[in-house]
Amino acid sequence: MTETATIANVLGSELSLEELWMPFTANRAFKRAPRLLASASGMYYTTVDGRRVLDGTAGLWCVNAGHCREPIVRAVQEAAATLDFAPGFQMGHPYSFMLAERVAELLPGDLDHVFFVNSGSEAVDSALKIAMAYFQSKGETQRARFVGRLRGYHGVGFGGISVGGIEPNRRAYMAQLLPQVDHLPHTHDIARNAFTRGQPAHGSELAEDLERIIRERGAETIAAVIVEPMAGSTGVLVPPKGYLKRLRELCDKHGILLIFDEVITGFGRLGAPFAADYFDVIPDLMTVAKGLTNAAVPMGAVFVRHGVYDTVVNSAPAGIELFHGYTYSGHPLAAAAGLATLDVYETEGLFERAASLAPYWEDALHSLRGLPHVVDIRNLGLVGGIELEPRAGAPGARGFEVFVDCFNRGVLARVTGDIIALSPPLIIDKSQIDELIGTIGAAIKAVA
Ligand code: PXG
Repeated sequence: MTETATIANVLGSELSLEELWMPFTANRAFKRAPRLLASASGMYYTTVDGRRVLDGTAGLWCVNAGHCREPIVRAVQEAAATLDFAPGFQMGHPYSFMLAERVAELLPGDLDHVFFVNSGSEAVDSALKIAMAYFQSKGETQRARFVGRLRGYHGVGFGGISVGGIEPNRRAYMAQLLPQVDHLPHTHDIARNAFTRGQPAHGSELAEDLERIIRERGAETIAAVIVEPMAGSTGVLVPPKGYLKRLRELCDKHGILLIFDEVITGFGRLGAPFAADYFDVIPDLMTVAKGLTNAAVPMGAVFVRHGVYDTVVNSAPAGIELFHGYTYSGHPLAAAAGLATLDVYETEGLFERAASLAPYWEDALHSLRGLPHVVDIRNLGLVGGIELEPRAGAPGARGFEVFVDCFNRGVLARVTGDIIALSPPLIIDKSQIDELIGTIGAAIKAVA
């Protein structure tokens, strides 16, 4: 309360918004009409002017256990007072080893090794490097190409935007992207799949495009295929039935590694620990971030199958096996947050909770069908996508207006173009689902 008041006071008097260059933000427009959050608890944010805002997006798909959870706060405070930092190169500390052991127990199949980083972008670039290092170790030095997918988001590193498929994120940097990358088609198909509940029926054949790329390039040149099992940022694109299994088969057939980018889907979002569990398809490498620490301290990771670690590390000559890592890899505060977060997920059964709420969530979302300009509604686990018809000549305008109107009505949604994406903390209850969906419906009507 006092903190909120302090921030509110400086906002009125001396807080300058000028110096901060905000990420992925229309800086000039924002600074004319700022939206500032001062504190958070459970399912709600409080704005600097004291308004309560229901969090429909778990921050940015990351606060899966809800905000400022006491066990996580305490763990971070204790770690900060015990071991603020320890070097991670040729040195170690218990927190990161404990978290790696703990998280490995959660992983499906023989994914059992963990490389820590500080964000999803770093996880992706690290996974691409691990894939290359793996084939170097095996003597298949020509296997260096990557295959991504259109409308894929893999963060903002040069590796991530090279395999990613979001045009605006690549345009200015096109001249220096990774040179050996091909893209699969995306799977979004409103004409055939609009208003599907859960996984769409049509589109598994799009996985066959990998065979085309393999014919063109030669399987022996391709190191890895990277996809989001469910694409989040580009508007909640749910994989067609059978699609991911087919990708797995084709990668197996041709000796190509499959990377799942689970930065959004990891840690319960779909009502299972990982999308790999949900879809019963095990990748060779998995990238995560966000829900790993409930976003309380930045952290990401690459999860690696036993054989990949074994090939790179155990078959190498003495010395450093992988020339890669970050100052803050496995940072004590982040690892402590991760351990406490996994405890909360487990003791509160949050992944199971997400699974059991999913049918109610699906019904609530699809009740918006028929509202003005709603052309599709998609859902999976505790994720929802509501696609609006773009206004003629002004793509994204309608979506953004709905987002602002929701915020003014006390709900935080996320908008990408004209698609509203929802991913509430997994602690949401049914009345809060009603509040969230009711407010979004009201905003869609008001903006129409
Ligand atoms: N991979 C995936 C699948 C992601 O969703 C990243 C990598 C990059 O993570 P970092 O931690 O480097 O940002 C992401 C991030 C949105 C939104 O509104 C999504 C993300 C980030 C910010 C906004 O959909 N995802």
